[in-house]
Amino acid sequence: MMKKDALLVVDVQNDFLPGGALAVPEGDAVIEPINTLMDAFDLVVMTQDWHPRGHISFASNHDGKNVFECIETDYGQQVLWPDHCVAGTFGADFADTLNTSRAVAIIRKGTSERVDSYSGFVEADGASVTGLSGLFKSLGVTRVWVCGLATDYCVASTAIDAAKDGFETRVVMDACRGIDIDGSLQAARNNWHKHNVQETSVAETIATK
Ligand code: VGL
Ligand code: ZN
Repeated sequence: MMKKDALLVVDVQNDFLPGGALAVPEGDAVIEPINTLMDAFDLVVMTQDWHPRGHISFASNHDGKNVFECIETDYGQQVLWPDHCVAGTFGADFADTLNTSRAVAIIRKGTSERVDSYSGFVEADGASVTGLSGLFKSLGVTRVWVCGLATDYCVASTAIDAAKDGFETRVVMDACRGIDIDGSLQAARNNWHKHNVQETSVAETIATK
């Protein structure tokens, strides 16, 4: 039973913490709950936003564009972000107090210049997979708990894709923090509810697993 459950820790990286390039308000508040949560799971996987310097999502790569503006791409709308999580830099490293030793796999995403990936499963083109779904399926995972940063972007997208791939999916709300620009947090919650993603807490997860 327990071995069919996975904890998926999304993007708990320096650039998303206070002081980072794309700081999520109170982003550091997820670390302690996530470290606690890991004790309740046999299987822990982490995602890591991992972009080349020329990444399409960086406003700095688009002349005349500002951060948080949107552009049209081959795969649809793309929000432009400050340069963040550049592969191999400090900003892309996991938070130093995050207990990464429990992770059996680390899925890097957004690694190609031409396409972003909020989701840990499928890139924004809707076609390029990371292999995470195959990993979970081959391990017999049926239920996935998602936590980390940011609730309204990478957590939401990852949770929705987990549900689409047939996993029973929950977001551990108090082990997440959001960016919340222009109602993005409420929009993300409405969206994941449509895909049957449930919301839970750290305490409920520990008590019921
Ligand atoms: C994220 C924006 C850009 C996230 C990653 O981890 O939520 N957000 N890249
Ligand atoms: Zn990113």
